[in-house]
Amino acid sequence: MSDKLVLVLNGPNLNLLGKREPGIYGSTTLADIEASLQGRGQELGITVELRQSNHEGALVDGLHEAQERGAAAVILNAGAYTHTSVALLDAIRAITVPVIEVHLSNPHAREAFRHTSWIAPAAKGTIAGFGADSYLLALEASARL
Ligand code: CA2
Repeated sequence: MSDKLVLVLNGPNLNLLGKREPGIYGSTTLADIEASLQGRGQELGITVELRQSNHEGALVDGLHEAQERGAAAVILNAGAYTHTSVALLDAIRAITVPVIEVHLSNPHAREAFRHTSWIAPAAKGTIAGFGADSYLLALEASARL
């Protein structure tokens, strides 16, 4: 039997992870996160593909692609689009693939404008505040779906 597929979609500025503002977002890079997800994915029988885009529409395309490819789950860190994007909310609602919202930081412990997630109502669940481990916890959750 072939592996399950999990797409990991990352939004704006997350390409800078580990390279800027380590005090807030840590020193782990997105490439480090990808490697650890793929390692754990092998143990779980999950193929992990990670993408990053600074463009909202590319994230919408990624959600559609997950549906077309029959992905088992999407792990989505929409970055600042979390707090603004009706397009991502609509895209999550338009697919049947479960979407797990992740955040490195705990947005509820930060500025008030980060306390609202436009995508949370459509997500299967949210994991936030565990740094790079938020992604690994989301992969464990997707293995159990
Ligand atoms: O905590 C998270 O994962 C966030 O999704 C990160 C977003 C922020 O807008 C959300 O409220 C919470 C920001 C990502 C910016 O990433 C950077 C990484 C390194 C240096 C600068 C920005």
